[in-house]
Amino acid sequence: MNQPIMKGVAAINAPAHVKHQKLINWVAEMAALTKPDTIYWCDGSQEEYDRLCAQMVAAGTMKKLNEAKRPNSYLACSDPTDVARVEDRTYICSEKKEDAGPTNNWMAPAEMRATLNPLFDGCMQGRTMYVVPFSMGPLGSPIAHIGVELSDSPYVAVNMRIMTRMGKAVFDVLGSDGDFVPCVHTVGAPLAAGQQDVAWPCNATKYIVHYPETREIWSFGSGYGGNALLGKKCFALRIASTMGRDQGWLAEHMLILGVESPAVNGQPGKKHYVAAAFPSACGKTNFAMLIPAIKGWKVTTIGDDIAWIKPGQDGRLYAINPEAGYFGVAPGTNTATNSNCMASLTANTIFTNVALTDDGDVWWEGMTKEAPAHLIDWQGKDWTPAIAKETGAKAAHPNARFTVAATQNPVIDAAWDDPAGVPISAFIFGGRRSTTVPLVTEARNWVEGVYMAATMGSETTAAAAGQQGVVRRDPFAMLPFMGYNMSDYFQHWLDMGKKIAAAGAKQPAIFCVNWFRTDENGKFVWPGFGDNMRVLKWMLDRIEGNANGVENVFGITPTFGDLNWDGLQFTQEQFNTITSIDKAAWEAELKLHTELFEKLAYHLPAELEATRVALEKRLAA
Ligand code: O2Y
Ligand code: MN
Repeated sequence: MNQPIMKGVAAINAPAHVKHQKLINWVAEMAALTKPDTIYWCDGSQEEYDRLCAQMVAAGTMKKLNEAKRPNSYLACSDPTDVARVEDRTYICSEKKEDAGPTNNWMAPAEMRATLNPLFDGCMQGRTMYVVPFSMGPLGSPIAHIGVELSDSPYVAVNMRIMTRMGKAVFDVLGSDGDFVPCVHTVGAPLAAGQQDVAWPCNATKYIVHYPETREIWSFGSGYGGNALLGKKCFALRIASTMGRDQGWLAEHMLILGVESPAVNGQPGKKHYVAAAFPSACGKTNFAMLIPAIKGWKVTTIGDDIAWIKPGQDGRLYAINPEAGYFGVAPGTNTATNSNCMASLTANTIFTNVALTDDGDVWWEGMTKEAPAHLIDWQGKDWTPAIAKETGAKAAHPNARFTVAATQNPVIDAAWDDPAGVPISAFIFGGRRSTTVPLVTEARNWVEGVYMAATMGSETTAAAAGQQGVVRRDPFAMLPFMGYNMSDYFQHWLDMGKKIAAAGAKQPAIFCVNWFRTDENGKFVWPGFGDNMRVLKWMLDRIEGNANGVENVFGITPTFGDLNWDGLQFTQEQFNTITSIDKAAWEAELKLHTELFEKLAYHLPAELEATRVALEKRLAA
């Protein structure tokens, strides 16, 4: 049902089920500042979702796709200047600069508030302010936390319904005095009376701002992904990482998998959960939904991007996926690379910045071997393979996305919504490295594992605006998402390891992987995708004490004979190409670790520098 809408100074119109006076007061305060025409409290219903989508179709923001081909699905195309996260416009505004650390943009909170206040003053004029209540994690879970996003974008409201547990039930959990993270978002494009709106309003000026001490998020000028869906990177990583530091838990840029071995002699297989961190658009969603290449093994998904991990009563770490959907990269996704993902996208999906086919469906580079003869590209222009050949024009933007509910994943784990979370047996850290880093290495102890994660590097991709294809250090795959000083975060990880041990629990094993080593022709050697199961199997066998490995300077690696090769022709020579340790390359790599540690010298844990020195000595020996 539509709520009554009052014109003029927007009526707050809080529904009777909202009992939280502090929340109502905050909405009133933000409305007084941003001056929307109307305020709309989202209830999270299907009827509301359908209505907002229909409204956006009428406004030209979205196109409804062919109902027979892609039921209940939409295509939104953004302004060409608003296509990805904007790291150079993302700020951590802690009172002290050193608490944001050298890896974050920083401004003093008072200065930032003075900058933002005039920008937010009247920024929602002519628009509706949507009040979007959401839970990150299963409603009422002790690992979950609540946020409320105020946004003048209906695109944000419908995407948040897919990406989070959004709607009325959140107010019940919040009660009259529950904690919530206030998130304010505007596209920064007020409308004068009678002014015609554009399909994708946004502003050339952008600010993605976090106040870690007061746990607030303010976002101005972008309607896209991580800049606008504030539950995701802003709350679930940047603000949550500071909550985790203060409260003794972890907010990580990690997927979570269930991995189950085959049943033997009527005995069920053994199931483990692992969490894995990879930098943006590094094949994380593919890994999260992988179809094992080894017979009998099962892989199921808890989450594809973010993990919240808290110690349980038994001292072990328990993880939830704080999200309820996937905001994945479309280009490159196909039935061979990720058939579970393609199956998830057959209906009820919002696509952003992919191409439109002549029969009202979607297409992106890599979806099929052959491109359709004609498309409308993500910028609304005619596109043909001939035009692409001549101009290099992409039909879909390289950072084009799909938004889809996790429940549409055919391999969703039975415990994905369990408020208690799942126990984590191992952490995996990986980057995209064409040289140097071997296929898989197990850390000999927690500190060595934290060192591996802290010194991770990756060749950059399209998920963030900026240069592509250069190696950047990306500790824990958290570089763009850390809410506080990176070295303090390393210390927090070391402390968490000590706490697990002190509680008498077994620390999760830590592994470092690299699927992306290339040969002399620049071709990937490792087949990846479902064959990554071979590496996962070795890890789980190691955890169970059932697999061998050999020690080298960096940790423990499998020999060729330690991996299962059933159904794959892979030679010892190929294996050597992706596991060899080149002394000169590692000497150069360690110099880069030194450079990183120099940059992070303030509060850098002594144990990490000692690990680096020990590595250097072992390499020289
Ligand atoms: O480009 C954006 O706004 C989204 S970035 C993103 C989305 C989903 C999952 N991960 C990422 C990322 O950059 O890590
Ligand atoms: Mn991500």
